[in-house]
This record gives sequence, C-alpha cells and structure tokens, in this order.
Amino acid sequence: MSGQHQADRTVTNPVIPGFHPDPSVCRVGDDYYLVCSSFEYFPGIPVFHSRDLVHWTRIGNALERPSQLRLPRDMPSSAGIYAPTLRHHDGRFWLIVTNVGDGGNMLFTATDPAGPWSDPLRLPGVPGIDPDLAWDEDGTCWCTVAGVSQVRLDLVTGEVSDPPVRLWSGAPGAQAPEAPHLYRIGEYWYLMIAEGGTERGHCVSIARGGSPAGPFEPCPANPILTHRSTHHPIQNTGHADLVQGPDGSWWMVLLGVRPGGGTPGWHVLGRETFLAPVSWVDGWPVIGELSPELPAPAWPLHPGPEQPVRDDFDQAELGHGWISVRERPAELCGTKERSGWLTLRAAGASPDEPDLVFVGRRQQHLSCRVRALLDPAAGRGGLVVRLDEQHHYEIEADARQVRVFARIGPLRTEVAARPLPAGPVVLVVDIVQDPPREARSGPDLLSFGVQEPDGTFTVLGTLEGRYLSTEVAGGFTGRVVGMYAAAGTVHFDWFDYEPQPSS
Ligand code: 6LW
Repeated sequence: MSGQHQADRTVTNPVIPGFHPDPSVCRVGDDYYLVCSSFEYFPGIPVFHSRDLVHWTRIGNALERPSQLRLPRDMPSSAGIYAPTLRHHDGRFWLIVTNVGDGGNMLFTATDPAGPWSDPLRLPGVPGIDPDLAWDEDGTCWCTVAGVSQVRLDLVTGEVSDPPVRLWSGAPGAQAPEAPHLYRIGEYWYLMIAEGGTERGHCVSIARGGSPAGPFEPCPANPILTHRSTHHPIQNTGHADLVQGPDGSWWMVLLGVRPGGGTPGWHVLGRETFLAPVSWVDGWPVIGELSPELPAPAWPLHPGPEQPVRDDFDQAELGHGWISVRERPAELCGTKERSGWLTLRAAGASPDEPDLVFVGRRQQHLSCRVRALLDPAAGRGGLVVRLDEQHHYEIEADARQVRVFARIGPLRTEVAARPLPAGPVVLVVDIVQDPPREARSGPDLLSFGVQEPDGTFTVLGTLEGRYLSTEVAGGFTGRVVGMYAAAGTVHFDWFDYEPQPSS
C-alpha cells in the first residue's frame, strides 16, 4: 500500500511514551480512541484520543468510581486492571477488561469515550485474561480470551452460551498465547495474538479462517512481528491491535520497551505504546518499519496542545493525568482543604506499603526533572519514584530535616540527610539517562536534593536507576513519580514535570 507515508517527515515512536501497555484502539469517523492497562493504579484505564494515530491526548480514565474499580489492599502490585479491548459497535463504545484479583472479567459501555462509563457488567462465564469483543453479521458477540479460547457472549445478561472452545495456541511450544483480537477483514476472519511472553521473546502472530469460531489457518510468515534476538532499540514488541485509517491504510498499535544501559539492558518506563504501518500481501498483514523515528502517515498531522510543565493545584478537582495507588479517598487527598495546594493526609503508610497516600504521574521521558514545593510543618512526606512497594527511591521532608531513602527488594537504606530551615521546601528529583559506558552501567541516574533559595540545586544523593527497572523489579508496570504523605498532613503548592533532552 504505497502512499501511506510522508517519506520526508518522521514522527516519534513511542506514540504514547511511559507506562502505557496493552494498547487497544478503534476508529469512529476521523477520530481514534485508545486505552491501556493500569494495574494497581486509580483511576484505571487511561483513554486517549487522536486524529492522526501519532499525537494522542488523554481525555479521561474509563474507571474513575469505586463502583467500577476495586483494588484491595491485599492485591499485589501488577495485579488489578489488565489488557482492555476497546471497540465501537451499534452506536456505543464497549470496553471489556479483567480485574485480576477482584472480580475477573467485566464489560463497560459509554456513548462518549471520555466518560462517564457505565458500572460494570460482570462476566463470570468469561474465563482468563485479555478478553476481546467481535461481532458477526448476525450480531452475535464473540469473546476471545488468552489461551486462546472463545465464548459467545450475551451483552445484556453477561451470560455465555457454551463452555469455552479452544481456538488456537500459536506456535507449537511457544509460551503465553495471549492478547487475542478477532477482526473481519475482507473475506476472512483474522485472529491475531501475542506469544512468547511479554519479555524479550514477545511477538505477534496471526491466523485466518472463514468463520469467527474458526478453524484458523496460521500465517506462514508467523511471527508477523518480533524484535527478539536483535539489537533493535525497541524490544519486547507484542500485544498489538489493528486499525484502519479513513484512507483505507492499515496500522498496528503495540507495546514495546526501550532498554538502556549495558547488559542485559534495563527498561524503566514500563511497556510503552508504539505505532507501525501495515500492508497486505496475499491476504496477510505485513508489518512495516517500527522505529524510534517513524515515517509520518500520509494524512495531516494534528499535534495536541503542549503539555503544561506545572500543576498549581488551583482547580477543585485533580486533572485526569494524576494517579494514586489502589484508591484515592477524598478525605485523604484533595485541593479543597487549603486553597491552591494539594493536601495529602497520611494513613500511616510509607512507600513500602500498598495503601500509600500518593498522587503521581507516569515518568514518560528517559531524562526529566521533577520538583515540588511542599510544606511539611504538620507532617512528613515528599517525592517518590516508584515501581512498586519493594522498589522505590524517595526524598522526604518533615519540619526538621530532609532525607533520601532507597528501597530495593528487602533492603531499605537511608542515603542522605540534612537539617531543614523552617518553612516550605522545594524538593527535586533529577533523572538523567546514562548511556552505556561499560557492560554494567546505566540506564539512568537519579539525583535527589533540594532547591536553594537562589534557585541552585543541591544534590543530597545520586542513585543508579537500574534497581527501579522491570528487569530488576519484575511486574507489568513502569515508573511513576509523585507526591506522598507518610505521617500527618503534607501540603504541596505545585508540582513540575520537565522533560529534559536525552542522548
Ligand atoms: C497482559 C498480557 C500481556 O494481560 O501482559 O503483554 C499482561 N501482554 O496480554 C499484562 O499486561
């Protein structure tokens, strides 16, 4: 399909950087909508909009009420909300997703993808994870899940008509056939899956057949996409979804990671959303260039508004880019108690605990600087860079001192401490990509400190970033950076997130 690119212009991949895995996309007219997994974070399932598949603006979160999303304290990190599928059918948006650890598979609907979304229809008959929705010409809804198996689903009652039927398991012996999506394209039904596990062996395979229930014939070129055992800067490529542009061109959104540093390579931003062009040869999709600089699509580009660097907490409600760990009770967190400030009331938990009182955002740039002005007069809190309860670095202030801590697995240590004069203090986290200098270096360095009254940055401690990587910590998320309260009440006047150039 020539002409789907502007050869002279490139756009940046990932199209949605930072912890935004398992993308699912659909198009309505000229508008694309995309959702991602959100695991233990609340609100859940960020919803993005784009006019060009390249520039995405977050327009909300699908799961923003406790009636839609429960993330209990005993639910481990990297459980919770897995792998949604977003589709538009019969005038409505449909979102099917698994809450691993609380309720299993659920269905939500909306007329506006920005919300509000419905309360959940629970689907006890839909097994496993990674549910997909597809409708045939008769209106029957086929729900396909990891494994890969399928049920027919009644969208009114949530009941399934038969026990699950096994459809296809991908390559013989390959691990984790998952992330199925079923499409009617031309004369065939296509069943696309991910396999090989969501780490370096990840890949995308496809099969086709004459009916949504199969049988399916695997593509002779499977896997149709993988970067396994290559030096490609984008790795772990898989968990994909297909979408067709208004001009008839086809595209794939998928997850990938950007490992940095020496061997074995550590990725710190989680699994990110990438875009790749798709062409068709003999009725099979062929995936085009997937690179950090992607040739721009042939249509006009629609860059969104510049992301503001600072949140001054002057609005009554927090913007939808802010996320919390497991829940965000209004009585512990809000902007109403002290006008123009975000107030966090500790619930007795440190960043080592699952119910940390925390408001943060995804780290989306390999190098960035985060600063916040906090008033610790009545409590203890600070800035934390978090992968999970066992992997985080933080700078914490109380009325008397500021301290830097590192938690790596079972080990917790105080890295630095310094007395503080009375009054508010600007805490700083400076994250700098560290290109590989030797086999064991990188991928980044995190410096923690305070901003002096003259604006200079005094570093109290610098820590290597690899211990806050998925290769060390495990799990499915990525770095999140934000504000927390560990004791008493802590007020934050503003929070800055400034992307920095990286090498
Ligand atoms: C998701 C599975 C996967 O359910 O990882 O990469 C799991 N793919 O499909 C969690 O994101």
